[in-house]
Amino acid sequence: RHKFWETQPVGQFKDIGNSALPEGPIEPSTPLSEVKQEPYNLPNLYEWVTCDIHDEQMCDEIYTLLANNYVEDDENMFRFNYSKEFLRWALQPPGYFTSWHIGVRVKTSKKMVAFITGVPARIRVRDEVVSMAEINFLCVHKKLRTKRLAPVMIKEVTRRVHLENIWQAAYTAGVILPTPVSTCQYWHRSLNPKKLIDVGFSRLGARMTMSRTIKLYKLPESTVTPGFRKMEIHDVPAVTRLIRNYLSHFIVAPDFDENDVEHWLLPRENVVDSYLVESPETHEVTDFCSFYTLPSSILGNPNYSNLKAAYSFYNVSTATPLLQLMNDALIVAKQKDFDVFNALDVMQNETFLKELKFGPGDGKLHYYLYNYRVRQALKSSELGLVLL
Ligand code: NHW
Ligand code: EN5
Repeated sequence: RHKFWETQPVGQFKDIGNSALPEGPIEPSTPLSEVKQEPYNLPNLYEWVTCDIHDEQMCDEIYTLLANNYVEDDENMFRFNYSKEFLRWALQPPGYFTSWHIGVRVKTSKKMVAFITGVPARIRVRDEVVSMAEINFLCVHKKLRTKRLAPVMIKEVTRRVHLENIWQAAYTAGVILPTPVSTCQYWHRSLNPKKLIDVGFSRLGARMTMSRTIKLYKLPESTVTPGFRKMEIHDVPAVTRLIRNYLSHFIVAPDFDENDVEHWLLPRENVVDSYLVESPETHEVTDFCSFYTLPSSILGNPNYSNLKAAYSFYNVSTATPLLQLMNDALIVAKQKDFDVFNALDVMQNETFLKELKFGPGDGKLHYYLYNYRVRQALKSSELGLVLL
């Protein structure tokens, strides 16, 4: 059934429940000299291109490919619309490799028709910190689908990851593949219910009027937690300590150092927002919350073309109740004119989702590891990892 995935070092469906299989790498790493030195063959009309994301024109081409061909919901009403600034951020964390930003062009026209990326990350699985690639932005142009181009893209990124002596990867997808480490539910908190209903993102509940719905989702004008403020560069050491300690409680989580925190969590306009609570008495940083900006194009609506969505990223509470912290995150998202605040049921998110009026979406997100077996699928609350 999975002609490609059956050949790959990933957990297979037939092995589910087989507790005799050991946790850890599925196949051993090989000497670098045994890694294939030349790129995989593409169908003759196409050529590989390594994408220099600093190049404004290259960035434009990637943006356009994704804006027109990347992930849609199951009814093709919305399509992710990652901004160029977001793509630059997502693709250039500390230690990134340009060789892992891989495009495919039509030889004659030079049109970009496919893309896949990796970025390096240290991911802890139980007690082991493993060097991995995080794979994202796999995209094949709509007109070139089902021609088995995706397996070639995946093999090529795997080869280039191996050339850096890295043998594991993490990725998420909305589709079921062999085999999820965990499966999460998307939840949505309406901030602009009228627009969400008008564009078909949500529906008016039974026995609900528009004005009752607007009232239901109303939020205070300003945040309530004393000492709640935007994260700044000098907060990096304190935030790193807070996050490292928090993430140590989950089975799968990134092993962030100060450089990672500076890259992934320092606020960037229209890309990532981070807030913290600095105790007015002790000036200690006790709590942290963050979200990233990922709009979606609204397909075929006469009145609106863009949905402004915030996605919950990493949140840590030690002194402020998580519920109150996340309510403040909703308030700032509303101030910044987001239409919806999305979250997965990872980490401790289940403790605030229902109370803060998030509702379950129609989408699920499956988490995967490449060449690393976990004995049993994890609960979503055992995941401490959010991919973009
Ligand atoms: S998930 C988002 C993926 N992108 C989209 O959904 C965009 C819209 N769709 C498309 O562009 C986030 C195409 O439909 C794609 C498939 C390109 C998805 N992951 O070329 P064929 C990520 O980016 C398998 C993995 O004919 P297509 C994560 C499928 O099961 N595999 O299909 C990416 C089948 O294999 P099978 C996927 O529709 C992680 C084969 O592809 C997949 O024209 C990548 C069919 O290929 C998906 N999302 O193109 C893996 N969707 O065995 C990284 C389909 O079942 C692994 N397939 O026959 C690690 C690598 C690094 C290792 C380092 C040590
Ligand atoms: C890799 N980084 O399906 C990502 N989104 O629920 C790739 N649904 O927005 C994997 N269908 O439920 C991506 N509204 C997998 C996700 C692909 C995108 C996707 C879902 C997640 C989504 C919305 C719109 C549905 C439109 C019709 C949805 C209901 C919201 C409602 C608000 C009020 C309270 C109840 C819920």
